[in-house]
Amino acid sequence: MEVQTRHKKRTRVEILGLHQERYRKVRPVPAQPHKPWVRPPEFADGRDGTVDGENVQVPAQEPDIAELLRPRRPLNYVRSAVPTEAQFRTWDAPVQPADPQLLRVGLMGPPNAGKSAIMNAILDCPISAVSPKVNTTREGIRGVKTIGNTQLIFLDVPGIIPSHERITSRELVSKAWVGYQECDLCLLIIDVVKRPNPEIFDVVRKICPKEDIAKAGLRFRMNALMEVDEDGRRELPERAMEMLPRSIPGTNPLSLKDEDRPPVTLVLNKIDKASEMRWVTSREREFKTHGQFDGIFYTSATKSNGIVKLLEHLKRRAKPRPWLYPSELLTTMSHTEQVKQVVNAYIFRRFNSDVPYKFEQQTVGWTPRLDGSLMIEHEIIVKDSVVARMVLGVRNTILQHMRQKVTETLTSLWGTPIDFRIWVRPLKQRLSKSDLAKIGDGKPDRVKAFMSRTSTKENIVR
Ligand SMILES: Nc1nc2c(ncn2[C@@H]2O[C@H](COP(=O)(O)OP(=O)(O)OP(=O)(O)O)[C@@H](O)[C@H]2O)c(=O)[nH]1
Ligand SMILES: [Mg+2]
Repeated sequence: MEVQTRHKKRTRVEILGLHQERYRKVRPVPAQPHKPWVRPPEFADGRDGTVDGENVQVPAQEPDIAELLRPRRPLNYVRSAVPTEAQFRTWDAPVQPADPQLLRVGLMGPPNAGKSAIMNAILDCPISAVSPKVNTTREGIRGVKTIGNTQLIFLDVPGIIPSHERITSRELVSKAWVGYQECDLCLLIIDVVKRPNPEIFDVVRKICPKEDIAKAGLRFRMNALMEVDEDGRRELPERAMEMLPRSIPGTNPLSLKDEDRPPVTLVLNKIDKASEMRWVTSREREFKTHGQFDGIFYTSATKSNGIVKLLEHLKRRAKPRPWLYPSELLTTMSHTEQVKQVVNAYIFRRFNSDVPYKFEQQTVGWTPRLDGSLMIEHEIIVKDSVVARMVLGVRNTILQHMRQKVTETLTSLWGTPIDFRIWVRPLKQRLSKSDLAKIGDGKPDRVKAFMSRTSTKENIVR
């Protein structure tokens, strides 16, 4: 019965011709074929960016009418190459104040202790990449802070002890020592909540060994013999030299200072993570048994705790010397290197796997636009299409988010509106296991079709 009723209803609709009406609404048949596009005469003088229109007669227009007829659409920008001034940082000779003071500070410590975070907190600017991954910093980064007549130059370097990736990190460790060689004062930054690796104590014994008992006794005796002259300076009198013990041949016991060793200040970072103060003090005692420090500070780089005290200490240690950089300079890094740092920080923070250690990047376009903004075109190069798809995310979501974050950071860093364009370039196409499962039989034409569908070449985020 039911079947018959339905059949009846359908036929009634057909009789009324309603089904045709409905069909027309959904898919209207084009009345006539499309006309080819004809260039409007006002576009023919090439103002729309095209160079065609030789045989077209352009009607003479009044200037204001011509202005009205000007095409109202965005101009096409041609990519400009990255200029030298963006690739290399240059600066003028600094204007010296009346009594210039200078201190070069080397940041040392195990990987992930918060060296870059401390430098950023001191400079109050995200110059160096910070992330929870080890070996985020791979090259030395120089930050400059000028306060009054004192200039502090910070050198952020990779971790001083090798991480789990021993082969690659050996090279990084040698870069960390370059920072030590250059500095006047060394900040040894330690993660207060992490159990120290025994290798860090070896480093402490090398850079600031505890004074041995003989030297400590000698220092005590010399201090007792010191006399104050008219100018208030403490000096060792001539006769005191006779009272000092004879030196062992080949050694010089009077040189109490190791001139070629810079003083070391211990910074116990991440105190916000320490649940109890006694853990912090016990960590301090542990380090004090291995080395002797010029000062000990507790800091939290993320909460900016203890940074002011540390800065005061560094200012006191500055020596009367001419400045090396102009007072307004924050870093010696070029603009393209700063872009790399910001992208690095994002990728290191975002990915858990080993992606961060397996990508290269380069800036390919640097186009100042008429509205005052700067268009930066940046390319991430990865080894194959599988890694590229990981960096892109589902429907390019990760890349879109990266673009947004990098734009925000660069705009706030430079104070210029930035239009950041980014894409991922795989060096070769590769199929992952799940791709092979999707393709099934793996016939060459199906593989080719799949490859073209998943190609990352066109994933430019605009
Ligand atoms: N809670 C807390 N986390 C911190 C602090 N300082 C740094 N961190 C975190 O520690 C991690 C490592 O910081 P980085 O500054 O990258 O450490 P690094 O010593 O420069 O590391 P490498 O460059 O890899 O040698 C990041 O996730 C920071 O957010 C701090 O004071 N408190
Ligand atoms: Mg770092």
